[in-house]
Amino acid sequence: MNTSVSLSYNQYGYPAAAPKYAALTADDPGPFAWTLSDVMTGTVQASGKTIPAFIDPLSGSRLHQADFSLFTRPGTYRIRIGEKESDSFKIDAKIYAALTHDALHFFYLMRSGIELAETYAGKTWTRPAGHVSDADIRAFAGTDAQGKRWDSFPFKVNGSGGWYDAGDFGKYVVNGGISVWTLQNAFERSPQTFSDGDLPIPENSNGIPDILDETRWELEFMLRMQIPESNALSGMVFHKLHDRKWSGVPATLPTYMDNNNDMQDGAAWGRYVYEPTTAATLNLAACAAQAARLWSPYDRSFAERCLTAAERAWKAAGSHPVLIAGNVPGEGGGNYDDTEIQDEWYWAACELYATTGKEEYEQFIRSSNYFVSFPGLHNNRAASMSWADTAALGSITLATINTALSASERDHIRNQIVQTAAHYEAIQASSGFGIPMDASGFVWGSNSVALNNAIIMALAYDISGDPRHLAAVSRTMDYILGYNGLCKSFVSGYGTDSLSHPHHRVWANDPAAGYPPPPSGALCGGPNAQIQDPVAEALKLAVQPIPYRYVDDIGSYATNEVAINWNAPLAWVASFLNQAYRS
Ligand code: 9MR
Ligand code: CA
Repeated sequence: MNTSVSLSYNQYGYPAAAPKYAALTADDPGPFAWTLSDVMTGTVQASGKTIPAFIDPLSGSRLHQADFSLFTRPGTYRIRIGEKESDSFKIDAKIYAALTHDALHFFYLMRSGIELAETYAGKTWTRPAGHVSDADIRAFAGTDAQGKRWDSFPFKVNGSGGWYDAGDFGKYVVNGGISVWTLQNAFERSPQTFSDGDLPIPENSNGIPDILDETRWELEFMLRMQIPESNALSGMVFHKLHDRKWSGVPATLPTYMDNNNDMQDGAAWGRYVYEPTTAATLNLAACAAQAARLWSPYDRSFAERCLTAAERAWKAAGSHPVLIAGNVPGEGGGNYDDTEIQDEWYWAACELYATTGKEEYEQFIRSSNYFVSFPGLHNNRAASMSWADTAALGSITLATINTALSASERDHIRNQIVQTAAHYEAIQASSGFGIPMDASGFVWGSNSVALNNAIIMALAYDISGDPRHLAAVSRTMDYILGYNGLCKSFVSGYGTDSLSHPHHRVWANDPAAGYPPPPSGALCGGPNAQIQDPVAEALKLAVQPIPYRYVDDIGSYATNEVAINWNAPLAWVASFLNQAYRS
């Protein structure tokens, strides 16, 4: 039980037409009087009494909530409940326009292999091109920390470009996959909301929507990771590329930001690609097939290149169906080891089918249990999707775009999406802080669990038009932006007490030493029930209730890192809310 008195609210603000809650956490039985006042004039605009106190099941905290949903006038306000007054926040129909922009711009700032120019990055985040030498590197060969022998490949790889994964400089195809898919899906869901010139990126006047330019940056990297013709394992995709040893935090030379080493065997340092896997290969198949659809009106030859690569990947995966990622090489990068890849197979088949209509893919889909059962409803997990669980991505595609599936088959998936959303919304309603996941959702990257569930609720709104789903998405964003027990906005630059010290090798927020703060619009992983880093350990976060196991500290990589697969759903949901509430 948390006995201190604190005030939780969306520190950035609320869409004018959205539900609006603030909560005082206090042991006092209440109720408390609340007032909403205009910051400019100081005058009270609305007032009332808190609704009956509610014990939040996950934290044991007693919440006294002010419901000011009916107040819709745009402006800048403060809310007071009892003796606690908030900082200022906004009410505005277009409140999520800026967040949509910043959450997408994050990806440019994570680009590898290209100079971040002042015009696009802003003075604070300019830097020279990172890891240019990735253009000519070897596959790791030698014996890893687990004693597994890794064989060499008789060629070098151009692994340049792409996005850095997170606070580290690794580039991982499996995590690039769900990130690219999520952004491409935001575009495919609503192409009219994105255009050329949206973002400060070098490609912002080429006639192509900037969100596609940005995803192409990563896709081109994923395409380069595919093993060329006339090699053993041709068509398969290297799982990842990263340093042999973790670089310093903040980054120090020589790994900041190049670390080439031509050694082939037993290397102790340098950057390498690591063995191809079936999962990485299927990630490329899925994303490149999806890209082929989206790119055909803009760049036919790129679209064709994507489709060719996707079909090659699919075939190669068929020839090598059980190349499973191991714990490799034990240091210097994450594993992204996924041993259950039936979901990747299904996802790839769905995307290839949606793009080509070919019978082979259709048969595969029809033989899969995922076609019948939408994950999230049936898999007993906290979320429908994650980097390791990708079946829902395929079903979302089948549910939302026109294919040769029958209307009843499509409706079957659509109905399950709506039911899954209702399931998350029931959990949300039982949570004092509007969190659409139960305790099992508080994993490493829990904020992405909440936001991926918000994507399901948003799709339910698209499908059914029921405003309860829209409200549920908005309340999830409130949780992310400060309506939580920690009174913390998990997005940098959004809210008075927002993410400031992410686990990131460049955004170490030490300007005197040359490390900029995080740019606005970066999302941290969030509370993690498991104690998986030394800072969380030292702070004894395990004694806290689960939703409080978080610290805004650069060393807490298991609660406070940023990552492409977490910012992608943030951008998706912000863009959805921006569109849905814009009036
Ligand atoms: O997001 C990943 C999480 O699901 C895993 O539990 C965790 C430990 O393996 O790794 C996370 O991914 C990290 C990756 O391994 C390396 N780059 C940073 C990623 C985010 O922390
Ligand atoms: Ca999987």
